[in-house]
Amino acid sequence: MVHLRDALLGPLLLLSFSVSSVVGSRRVPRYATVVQRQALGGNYSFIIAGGGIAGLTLADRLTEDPTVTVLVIEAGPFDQGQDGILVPGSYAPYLYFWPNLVTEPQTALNNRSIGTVCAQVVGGGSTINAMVFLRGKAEDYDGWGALGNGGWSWKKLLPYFIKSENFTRPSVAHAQEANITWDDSVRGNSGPVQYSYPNFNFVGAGNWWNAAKAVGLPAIQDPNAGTTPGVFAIPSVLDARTNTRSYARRNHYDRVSAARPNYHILASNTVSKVLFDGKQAIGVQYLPTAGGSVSTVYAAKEVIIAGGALSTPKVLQLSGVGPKKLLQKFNIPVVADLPGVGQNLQDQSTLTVPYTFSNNISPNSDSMFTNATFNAEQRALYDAGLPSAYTIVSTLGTNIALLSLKDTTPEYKQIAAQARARNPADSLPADVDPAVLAGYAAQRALILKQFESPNIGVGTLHWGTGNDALIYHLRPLSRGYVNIASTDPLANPILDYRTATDPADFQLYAALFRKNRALFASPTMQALGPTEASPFGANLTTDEDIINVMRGQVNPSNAHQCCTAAMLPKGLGGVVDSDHNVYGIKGLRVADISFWPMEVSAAPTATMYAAGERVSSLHNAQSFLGVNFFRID
Ligand SMILES: Cc1cc2nc3c(=O)[nH]c(=O)nc-3n(C[C@H](O)[C@H](O)[C@H](O)COP(=O)(O)OP(=O)(O)OC[C@H]3O[C@@H](n4cnc5c(N)ncnc54)[C@H](O)[C@@H]3O)c2cc1C
Ligand SMILES: *[C@@H]1O[C@H](CO)[C@@H](O)[C@H](O)[C@H]1NC(C)=O
Ligand SMILES: *[C@@H]1O[C@H](CO)[C@@H](O)[C@H](O)[C@H]1NC(C)=O
Ligand SMILES: *[C@@H]1O[C@H](CO)[C@@H](O)[C@H](O)[C@H]1NC(C)=O
Ligand SMILES: *[C@@H]1O[C@H](CO)[C@@H](O)[C@H](O)[C@H]1NC(C)=O
Ligand SMILES: *[C@@H]1O[C@H](CO)[C@@H](O)[C@H](O)[C@H]1NC(C)=O
Ligand SMILES: CC(=O)N[C@H]1CO[C@H](CO)[C@@H](O)[C@@H]1O
Repeated sequence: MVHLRDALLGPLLLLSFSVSSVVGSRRVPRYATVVQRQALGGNYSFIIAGGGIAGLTLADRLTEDPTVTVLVIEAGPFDQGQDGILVPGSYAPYLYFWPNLVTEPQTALNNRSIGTVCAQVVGGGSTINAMVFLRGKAEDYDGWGALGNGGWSWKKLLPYFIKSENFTRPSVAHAQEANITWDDSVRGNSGPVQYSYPNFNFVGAGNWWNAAKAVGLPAIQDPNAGTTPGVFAIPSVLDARTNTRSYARRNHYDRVSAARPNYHILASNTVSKVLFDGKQAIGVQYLPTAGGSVSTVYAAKEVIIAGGALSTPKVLQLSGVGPKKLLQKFNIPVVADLPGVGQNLQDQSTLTVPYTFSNNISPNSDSMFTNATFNAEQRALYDAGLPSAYTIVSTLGTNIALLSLKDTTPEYKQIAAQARARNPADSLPADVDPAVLAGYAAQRALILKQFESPNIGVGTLHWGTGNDALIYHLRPLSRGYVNIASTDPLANPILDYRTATDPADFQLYAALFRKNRALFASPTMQALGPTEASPFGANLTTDEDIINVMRGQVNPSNAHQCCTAAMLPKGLGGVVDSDHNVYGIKGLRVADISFWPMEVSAAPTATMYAAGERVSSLHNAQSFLGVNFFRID
């Protein structure tokens, strides 16, 4: 089969795959693009550890200045344009996952040790994620500001959201049919990240939509306007010109690389540590991700860590930036004692609620798996550029509901009050550092205030039109950690989400579960004859029964790991200041999702692109003003 996109991809692949060169005496792996490496004399202006969303956004923007040189070192390879990456309907790539990530036994989840994922590929999560493209609410970013981060608010981040993206409108007819609405004033039209909507929807999506409205969830005009939660069509990081994924490799590297001899990516290599001269970061050591000898490269201006929330703390800890006790245990010389590094781990856990239907509408999202004729028909339509179910990320639907706690349950005030009565220390490991505890207490107070706000989301309900309903828990009170287990830079750290160890997290889950039940009990869903299936079922009536089943079912991660090098005041366990500078060190920033203090009312991608734009604007403004902020003295 010849696909539209193969023709488009050809030249791009050529660019990345054909270039091979030599760094020092070492051969560069096959997929590395290292141009004129020798000419740079072994030094770059900036070295970025991790070529994901933040890393590539920064590298693109920094190299707009031709006098600046950037080396991105990325642990994973370049993708090869597989259908599982490019074609939404072929999603669930199971490609490029970070290998062998398994949690510690989750004590609130029947002690299950659970396999978990994050990306290891150029483009990071954007290359393999489910393409959901949502911003948080105004109160999310205002909340980050309120935790002591001057310069952070919805208002101040909005220009970067807009700068980052290029929204393509759906056709008028499809927008009407699928209830796609938006507010042009908050959507960008000139940025590199392409986004739009699938051009197809399953009929059952309308039944679900009406059921959501019947249980009091309002249809909102634009989920990316920062305003109230509600029901809406899901924006997707879909390039409407080709109906393929728009991801950081494409939109922040392939788009510019031919014209940027100053922008280099070294793929399939892992940064093992940051090198310091006193308290100044001067470069990094790295080695092939497959194993091999260690090399060194220097940064004249700055080292930027952008490895994602499970890797960034590992790199910092291995470099001597982290909790002193932990570093001493491994005989790592302490460069900066920052107890927050690796703590404050959060994710947005998920729960699948299975149903059987006596009267579901066909075709639905499951038909892509159960009906080969339908699947082939849709693929042919997709390849011809016509409306097709292949523009929908496989197994997902086209609409979703974001709920405030107030939308979820009339008991919202009691849930907040009960959680307020709990000692924050009881929700953290016994040996927690006092600054980290203080930071958690501040976050907790803010979250409990947000529980009473109608303008922030605590969870989402979703039905793809097939057999499963999905519940996402967006605003956990539980906190985990990620700590090195050895000094081997290729070994995975100890990973403990500590999911739902705070009892309020299960209360919230039970409320979301009941709301989902109510939604399925309303007339337009009842018309499809749904039965809540094992291990759930109508006989589970008390919160206790429901939560007991959940313990065996909740997945601790939606691969939205964050917050392990939090942007908070140092006295609150912070690792970076509000401009991403690591406390106590010069020339070292953290740009990836590790910097978030708390999860937001959305999936992370849109916020990470905007944050990448923001942090690069800090650098560009400084060089524009001629201020040598990155002076080595
Ligand atoms: C399967 C999956 C589905 C998801 N679905 C969605 C979704 O639908 N919508 C949404 O908004 N979000 C989704 N996410 C989450 C989102 O993609 C991530 O939150 C986002 O990519 C984080 O951006 P980042 O820049 O912080 O890090 P990442 O994009 O994760 O990039 C970090 C990069 O650093 C590299 N790295 C790590 N350590 C090192 C090292 N020591 N040396 C060199 N390189 C290193 C990694 O290999 C990785 O490529 C999903 C994620 C996954 C994995
Ligand atoms: C989980 O393990 C801990 C420690 O080993 C134990 O105390 C607890 O009873 C276990 N919980 C369950 C549900 O098995
Ligand atoms: C934005 O999208 C439109 C339509 O898909 C396209 O024509 C235009 O070139 C895009 N602009 C940028 C800056 O990518
Ligand atoms: C769109 O909204 C209308 C009116 O609220 C509803 O009847 C219809 O089912 C919805 N369709 C979808 C696909 O959401
Ligand atoms: C399978 O899909 C084809 C093509 O859309 C359709 O004609 C047929 O009725 C479907 N079969 C079933 C069992 O739904
Ligand atoms: C509910 O029903 C299932 C299956 O019939 C059974 O296994 C389970 O024990 C029941 N649970 C409760 C709490 O009654
Ligand atoms: C070749 C070159 O310029 N090397 C320099 C790179 O940066 C380090 C650290 O600043 C210097 O020591 C090298 O001389």
